[in-house]
Amino acid sequence: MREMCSLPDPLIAGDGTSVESIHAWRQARRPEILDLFATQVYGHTPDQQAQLTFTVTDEDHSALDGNAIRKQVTIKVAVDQQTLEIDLLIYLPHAALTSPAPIFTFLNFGGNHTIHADPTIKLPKSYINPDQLPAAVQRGAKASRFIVEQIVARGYGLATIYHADVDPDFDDGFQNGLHPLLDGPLIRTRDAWGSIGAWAWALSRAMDYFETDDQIDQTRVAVGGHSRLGKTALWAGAQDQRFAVVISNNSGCTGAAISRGKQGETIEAINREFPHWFCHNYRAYNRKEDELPVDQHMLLGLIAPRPLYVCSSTEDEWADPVAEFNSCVQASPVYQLFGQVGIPSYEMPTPDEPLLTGNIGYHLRTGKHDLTAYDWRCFMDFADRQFKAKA
Ligand code: GTR
Repeated sequence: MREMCSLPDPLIAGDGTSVESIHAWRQARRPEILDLFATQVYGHTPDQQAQLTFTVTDEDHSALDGNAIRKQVTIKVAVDQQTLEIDLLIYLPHAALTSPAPIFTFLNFGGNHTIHADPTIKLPKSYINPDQLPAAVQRGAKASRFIVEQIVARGYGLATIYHADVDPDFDDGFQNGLHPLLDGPLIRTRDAWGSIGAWAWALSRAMDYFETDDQIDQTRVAVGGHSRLGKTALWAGAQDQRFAVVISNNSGCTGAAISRGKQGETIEAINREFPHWFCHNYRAYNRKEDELPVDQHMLLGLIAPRPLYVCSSTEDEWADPVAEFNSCVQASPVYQLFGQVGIPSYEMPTPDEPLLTGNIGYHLRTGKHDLTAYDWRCFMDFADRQFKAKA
């Protein structure tokens, strides 16, 4: 049993008052916590408005051997004279033609063409990491992470964006991707957003598109992601309450896992390795986790009362499954304020026995840091319950 550290309480406001109503949570404490995460961890999403245009460049109703609808949408982002194009790939079940489909929205690591061997998927025009082996960016190279046929067969859509279309994942002083368009003044402040903030922004732009597409049910949009993109999905879901379900897969440090007492990756390690993911202020907490005014269970709390699903895997010690599960436990009081269950058991479950009955779902999968067909089946089982409860 790991000794629990003392944690900031999501339901005690900065001025020491206790949060006892949904009203007080919504009006005061939730905005306060959101602002702390923006100022100290992920950076503030700029107010700068961009002009968005959505162009459907491809729509095929007999994709995947006749089993799905495929759409490719170019999201053009324009600010003054600068523009950026982001490719959104969507698969939908045919049922969407008569009744709008619920959809999972995930960023991907290698390019949209890596999620399925479908030869029609556009190749990325944006940056490809030269460290990637050519095989890792071939068509369908990451198909095991997206089981598109099974998702569509269960009545869900899948939407994905290559994260480097939004911001290439390396430390270049924010010269490329979305940052030059939205960052404004040349001198970056210590609370300016990093790559995770920019990726999360793009998930919300996908949501903006869904609102224009009557084959997609905008009230049943799940946002999720694996690893650094799981951290991103949590931050997107915390900020944008249009996402009805939020999924974190193996998101670990500065994702689902509580930082105080964390094993494996620490704040210091992540800031050293990935200085471009967070805001500059976050570095002040290297080896000083106790001084953070928040911890990651409060990020999970920001998703309440919307359903949240967290997944860990047994061999992913770097992410720290115990710290990820404890975070679900510690976020539960926020769900309880809404009269909900939160996580249904405070005992870490046996591997491969998902907790699906609460408003926070969780499983510990046997195996490595990865996103697998098993994980997807659990996400869909959880979403089935949540969306049915809402219907
Ligand atoms: C690791 C990083 C983790 C996790 C992972 C990933 O190197 O330390 O925080 O995000 O990358 O995104 O695959």
